[in-house]
Amino acid sequence: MAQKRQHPNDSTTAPRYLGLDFSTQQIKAVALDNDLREVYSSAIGFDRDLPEFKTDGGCHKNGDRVTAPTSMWVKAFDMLLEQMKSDGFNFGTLLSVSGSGQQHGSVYWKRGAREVLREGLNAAQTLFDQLNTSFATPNSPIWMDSSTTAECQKLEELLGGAQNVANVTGSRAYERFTGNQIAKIYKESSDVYNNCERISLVSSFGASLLLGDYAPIDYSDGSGMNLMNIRTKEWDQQALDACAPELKERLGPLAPSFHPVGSVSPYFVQRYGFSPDCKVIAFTGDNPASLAGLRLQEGDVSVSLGTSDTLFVWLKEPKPALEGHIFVNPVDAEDYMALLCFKNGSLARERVRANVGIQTWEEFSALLQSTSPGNGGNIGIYFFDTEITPFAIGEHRFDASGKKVDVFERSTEVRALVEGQFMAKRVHAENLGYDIGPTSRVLATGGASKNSAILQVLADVFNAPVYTLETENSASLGAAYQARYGLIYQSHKFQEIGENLPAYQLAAEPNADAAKIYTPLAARYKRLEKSVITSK
Ligand code: ADP
Ligand code: XUL
Repeated sequence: MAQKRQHPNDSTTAPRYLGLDFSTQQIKAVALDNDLREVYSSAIGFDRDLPEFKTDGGCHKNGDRVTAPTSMWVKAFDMLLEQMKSDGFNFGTLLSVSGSGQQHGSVYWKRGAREVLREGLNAAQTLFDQLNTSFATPNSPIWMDSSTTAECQKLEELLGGAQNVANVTGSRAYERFTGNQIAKIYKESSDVYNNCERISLVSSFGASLLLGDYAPIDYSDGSGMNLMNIRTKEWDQQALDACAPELKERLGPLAPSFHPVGSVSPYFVQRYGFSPDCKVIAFTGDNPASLAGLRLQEGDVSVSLGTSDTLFVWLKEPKPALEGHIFVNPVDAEDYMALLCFKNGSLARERVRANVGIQTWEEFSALLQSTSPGNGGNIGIYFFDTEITPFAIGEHRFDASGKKVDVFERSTEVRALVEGQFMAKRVHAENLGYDIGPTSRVLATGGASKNSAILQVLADVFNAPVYTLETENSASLGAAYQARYGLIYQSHKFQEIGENLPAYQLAAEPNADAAKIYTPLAARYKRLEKSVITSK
């Protein structure tokens, strides 16, 4: 886990913006100066710095039930602030703070907790000492939990099917989505539910700590609950009723992701020297915050080529589908974003690399470049692990006539893998309403974005230029950008937050005949992919 502590050099009184990221394995702070340059960062890792909670990867796994101790996050926040203090960080310079959190996870505040947050916090004591008894259950279910299949089925039944749930809430019912998690808690531990006065997401929980009151859930992270109508941006009563009674009052209000929700509570002013005017800007989910950190614009797609591959798509007019998620856009509440997760990313690329008998990415690139775009009509689909988008498994190879074949020649195999992975991304983005336009850009991040041969295929398949951006932590950076944007959104667009932000590097441009090759090939890919899908 990366722990990068820069020395703050912060005797300065120049304005600062703070982004916090409450992620699965750590909590991180990034401070930016007035030009939005990073001047400080620091992190607390749950497993390493808080061994008393005995987490592994920041959570406790019990079969398909996966939770994290809520008060561990509180204690980590105490430690992070203490660490910043001992680094000499000048909290008094902060104009605003925002944050991001792992999506879907939920916190159950016990009856009476609001009073403690609002009135009862003593600046001489830690938050942990004062809040660790404020939760109706000590364990927060997190996004890795997949134990709520029965609740998902019930929600889809009651709302008239999976597509209807997607049309209203942006996604079909997913096990990790918060509504289904709440339904399970209500069903299995009604005392916890009855004893709970407010349910926060991890993001709004972080904001609540700073605010000294319950912070609203923001539209973007609220879109990951199967409970919010993504068009009206209000709770959907039918979905609420399907999950648990009297849920609306437990969820509280919703707010745009970049809105100020108040000023920091006196606790932080007294204990750490925050300015009483320091604003708290709504916190959001880590994926929406990353979209802000990457400064995506209308028409853009970002592709993270990591262990698995992830796609963010900026959408004007979303078409919810049975695969992928539509969230309200975190920097423009009139627009939307899509999130698509592809489990078979770099690990599948590594596997094919080994299967064709080579060790290095240079050899892999050479094989890729020895073949022509379109691969002579050969198409491959490689779902070594059960794929999420779409729900399917297996290796499938088709020749130019559409006939299934068992093997490809080595270089054909490498190109079939890379083209297949990128055509899947294009097809599923288009399914959700994405249209490649003349100004569309593809922004590549993650381990494989270092590979220019792979990026050339990406540019060709999307028929758009591919750019890269050096970012280690787009979520906390995006949260810090949101901290700034929350102060100026009434007179500026998000894209106007700063003038000297890190530049995108052009990495690949599409070949002249890219559209001619990949538009029909992607249509063929789509049909072939349908033929290998196992129904859910
Ligand atoms: P994570 O998703 O865990 O943060 P990264 O974004 O760091 O992962 O990506 C790691 C992956 O990047 C490795 O599994 C490796 O397969 C892949 N990778 C690293 N360098 C290259 C390269 N030059 N070409 C293709 N893939 C690469
Ligand atoms: C998104 C998701 C994860 C979490 C973890 O739907 O479940 O990306 O946000 O950070």
